[in-house]
Amino acid sequence: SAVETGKKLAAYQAVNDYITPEHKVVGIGSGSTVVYAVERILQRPELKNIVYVPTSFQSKLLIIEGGLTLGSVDQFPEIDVTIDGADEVDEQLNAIKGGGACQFQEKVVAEAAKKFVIIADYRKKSTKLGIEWTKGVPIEVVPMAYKGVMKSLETKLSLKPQKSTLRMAVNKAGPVVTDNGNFVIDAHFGAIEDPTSLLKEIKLLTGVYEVGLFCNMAEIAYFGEADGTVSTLK
Ligand code: DER
Repeated sequence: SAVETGKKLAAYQAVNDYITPEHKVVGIGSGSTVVYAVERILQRPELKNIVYVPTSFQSKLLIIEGGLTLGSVDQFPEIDVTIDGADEVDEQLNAIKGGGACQFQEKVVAEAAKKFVIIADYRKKSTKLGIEWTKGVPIEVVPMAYKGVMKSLETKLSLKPQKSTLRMAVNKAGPVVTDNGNFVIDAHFGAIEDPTSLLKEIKLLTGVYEVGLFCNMAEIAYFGEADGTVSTLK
């Protein structure tokens, strides 16, 4: 499909451009697009001596099953480059992440990197966050506090959400439980004019563990377009 081709082209281009044999530590994101990045890494034997740091159980399995060297971010706190997907990217390179409920470890590993590179298919390219991605801003919350967060989202933000929902699992009864043992609330705000301010306000609410807004973090974003080309945003 054009979407899968787009993911693959963006991932391959980003690996070719940003991972070199001189690198010591590389962060591997989570989701479906990053699978193509690992696929490309495995095609380049000269990248075998790099330590790869995961951002989820899924990402950890990708590294292990690829036979790549696994490292943890507390063991390797200085990461050369982290490559990860996103749910939506605006024109200032702000991103919504957490569609896969992995945004906490992703943000830790993205921040630990000298360069954070986003890879995505054309559906993720947007003018403002909340326009293309209509599933809300993923907010990881501590389970015992989730009702309090739901209330605070309604009463304490300058930008009120249209609705907030507890993310329910599909292949498991009950809510989605993250790799960190938490719940996810998806908060719908529509088009987000100022993601940095929204991030700060949400992060301060008691019970919030991490917010799926990555503002002023990415160095570049690669988009695999429907026509088979790759565009970049810097
Ligand atoms: O959970 C995340 O932030 C992931 O990076 C994710 O949302 C991107 O997933 P995709 O590459 O499968 O679209």
